[in-house]
Amino acid sequence: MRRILLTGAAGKVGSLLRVLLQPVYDLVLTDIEPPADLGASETFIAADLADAAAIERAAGGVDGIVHLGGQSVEAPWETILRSNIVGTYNLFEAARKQGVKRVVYASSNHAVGFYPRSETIGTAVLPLPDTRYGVSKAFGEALGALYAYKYGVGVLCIRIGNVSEAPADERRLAIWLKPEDLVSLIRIGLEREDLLYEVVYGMSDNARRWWDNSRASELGYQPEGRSGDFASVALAAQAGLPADEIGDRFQGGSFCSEEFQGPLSRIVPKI
Ligand code: 15L
Repeated sequence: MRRILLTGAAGKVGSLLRVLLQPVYDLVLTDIEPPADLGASETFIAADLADAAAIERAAGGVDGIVHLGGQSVEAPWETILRSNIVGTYNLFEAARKQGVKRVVYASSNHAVGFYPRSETIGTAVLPLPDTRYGVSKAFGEALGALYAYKYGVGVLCIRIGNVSEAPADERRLAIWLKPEDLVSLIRIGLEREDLLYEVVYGMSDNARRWWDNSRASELGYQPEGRSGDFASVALAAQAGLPADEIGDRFQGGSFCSEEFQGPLSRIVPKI
């Protein structure tokens, strides 16, 4: 694994990752606009995920793909459809046609956001998306399984919690993912032998948690970040936030309360 295509390279997580991945891989970057700080050793190819031919050209000659690109929060259906449904399909098709060995797919906790915080879930649970965005991430995971089992592309789906330098609030204490830990997971996805199709949670070694990430441990993941080191600051920030009757009960937080209609009693008996 030498030459890696990173989609969504100009985004927040893409920018954090470029710095950490550069010493390890030759990076081909795609996005709609180039990152402002493009380095001399980085190759940038402007490519819209909805443009199948452009994505296939970008995938030519790479050993692996880290697919971060697309819409990263809730949006109107037309946006999700173009970026995350059509775009992810184009990406996996490009990988298949170009003989790319591995795809690391940036899924999201919002594929399972309607699980209550009172429950600890593993990666084998049914999807319970909290948004159209979450539905698109469940779709991407399913597409990854198809391309792994049918076409032999090795796929790791990482249900990412929240990637940042420090957890911002109480919810993020459970789902925080230190950027260096995301790199460890990506390297497992790109390099671990005999990997066909796996789903793991993108979380650090957080004491507060609602995900069973034992599959990641079995694959060799040893996170270094501990959200508890930031607990007092995150809880102080939480104290300044308004209560969210719906979001505070569910793992997806405000993604669950956004556009929520009808009585909460519809779901409350389940939690
Ligand atoms: C995500 O999937 C988003 O991409 C990110 O912006 C955060 O909102 C994160 O989830 C989260 O749940 O905090």
